[in-house]
Amino acid sequence: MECIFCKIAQKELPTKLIYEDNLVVAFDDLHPRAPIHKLIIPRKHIATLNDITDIDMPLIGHILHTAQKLAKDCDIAEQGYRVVNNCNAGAGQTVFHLHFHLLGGREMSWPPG
Ligand code: DGP
Repeated sequence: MECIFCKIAQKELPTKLIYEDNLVVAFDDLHPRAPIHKLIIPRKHIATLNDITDIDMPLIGHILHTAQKLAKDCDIAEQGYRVVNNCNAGAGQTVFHLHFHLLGGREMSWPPG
């Protein structure tokens, strides 16, 4: 399957992983929108948030727990950070392998555009 994020997770591309375990990997976004902009993805190929099922519930919890850990590691936990999933093209999803953006290091406005 031609999925860029599967290739990153399988280390078929030279993207530096900032975190990895048996379920997820994390790396810096190619086009950062904030001083801290990480992507957290499951190793399992899931196209969008619409495609998760009951068996993926522990995985989703693990992704959010990883976001919390990375926020602490990046020293943005106390200041505040945002975890974002864009689901489908209308919300801005461009890579169809489930991923969560971890953004921080600057003030965030609300609502997002
Ligand atoms: P989204 O718009 O929610 O689908 O976000 C996809 C993000 O993925 C976007 O912010 C740019 C990032 N991205 C796309 N291709 C690559 C890549 O090859 N390497 C890295 N590090 N990030 C990528």
